[in-house]
Amino acid sequence: AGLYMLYRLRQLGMTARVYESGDGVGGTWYWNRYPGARCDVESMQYSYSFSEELQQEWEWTERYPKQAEILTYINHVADRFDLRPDIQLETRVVSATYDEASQRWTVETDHGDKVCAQYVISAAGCLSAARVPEIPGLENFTGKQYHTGHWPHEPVDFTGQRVGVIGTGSSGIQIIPVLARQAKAVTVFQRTPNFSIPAWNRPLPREDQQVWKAQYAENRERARSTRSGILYDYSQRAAFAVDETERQQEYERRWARGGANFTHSFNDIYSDRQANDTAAEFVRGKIRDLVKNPTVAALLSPTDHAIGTKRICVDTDYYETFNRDNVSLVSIKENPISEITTRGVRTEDGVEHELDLLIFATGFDTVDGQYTRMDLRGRGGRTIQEHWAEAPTSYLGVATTGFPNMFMILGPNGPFANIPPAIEVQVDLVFDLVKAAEAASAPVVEVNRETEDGWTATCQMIASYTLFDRAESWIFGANIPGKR
Ligand code: NA7
Repeated sequence: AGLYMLYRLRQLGMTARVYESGDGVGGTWYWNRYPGARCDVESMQYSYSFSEELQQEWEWTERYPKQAEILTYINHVADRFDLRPDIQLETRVVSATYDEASQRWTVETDHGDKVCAQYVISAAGCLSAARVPEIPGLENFTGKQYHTGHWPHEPVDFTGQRVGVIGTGSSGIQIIPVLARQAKAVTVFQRTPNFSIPAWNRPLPREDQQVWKAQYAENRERARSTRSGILYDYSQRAAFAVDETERQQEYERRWARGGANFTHSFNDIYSDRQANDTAAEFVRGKIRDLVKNPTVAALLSPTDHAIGTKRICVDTDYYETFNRDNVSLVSIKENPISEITTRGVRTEDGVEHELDLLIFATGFDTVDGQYTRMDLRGRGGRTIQEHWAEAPTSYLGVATTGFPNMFMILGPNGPFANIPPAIEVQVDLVFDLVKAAEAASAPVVEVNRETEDGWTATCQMIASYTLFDRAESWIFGANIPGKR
């Protein structure tokens, strides 16, 4: 988001400075470098579309891109468009304060720099404030601890190690099979099981890429008009418009193709619980087929939420991994973690699970966490925490009242969709706003309260047509106690 925003601001002839806390560009794909990290959107669709030359020339190697490949791609973009001179690495923004008299922002960094800016744009992501839950005794553990979202740059050797993983979202589901192949023992601490669809990842032949590239611009345009920003095979049929046999055949066909396309098997999976149950039960049946131990299969089978309403996972060998002798599953829903000890994790049944290494795949303080950890102050010195005390809101995900000339890329109530096109849409909107303001010599761009409230109501209305708001999901901040 930061790279493309910079690219666009230069087109306006503006000077811009990008601050980045990491020592390299890439954001999500810089930080989330845990073994097995991979995008669950296909390579050909998970990329920038703003440059025809870029999208024609770049070659992807696999159906789903690895973290390292995406990071290489992002670095290529930074070089190709000569973006680096305006990016200051290893610099975290600690505060941004709006001064009403001068109509300027003062941005302060952790190096003590203070800069004055007319516009402040946050491209700090929506899943960037990695979160380790508060578990008693965390500091006592004498083994190594890692969070998937803050993975070290040096390789971590799991050989001969007893590894514990807390969390079974997308990150947990990706790392667990890789660990299981290397470690002596893997203990998975699962609070809520998730639905996962096989990726069936494979090399992406050049010829297949050529087919896509022959009509790249047109495909991108079509993708942009879909609900997820991805060209899936969106069914136009309702689940009960076909009989049981045909429904099962459709699920089988989609399962065999792999990926999140599965939840578009019928057009009411996201809106009708009974329709959704047919898809969910199909996946639970697959889990029962794949996992030999019926008790483990039952624990891995989600029943608390409708399929797709917590971010669906896409995996390689996830369920099969639980057939291995060196992998065990501890359901911490029934048997919660009571404390972390010096030697491992103790659960309420009194068992101490001894570990050499503990991995937190526990996700992020989403939606507003990346804003609230900065000291952002708008009109009248009001902090973003005060402003969002009831709930984080925005207009279209880019602006919030009382914070003039501050824009967010993928802010609260912004697009929940394929991230690269979502970023491009949001950056283009900010570009248009800034351009219009400059053309009109308007000192300030600010959304008014009524407009923002209207957008909030629209989002709530749309959500109420779906099953999404009934799930305890990070999408609504439900992964953090007391946040939802
Ligand atoms: P997620 O999807 O937020 O998953 C976090 C996992 O960690 C999830 O299984 C949580 O269980 C679990 N968790 C969180 N806090 C705790 C505590 N306190 N105790 C036990 N377990 C806990 O994060 P990911 O990094 O996997 O993926 C984020 C997104 O990145 C993903 O959706 C894709 O869009 C890409 P819970 O379900 O809350 O019970």
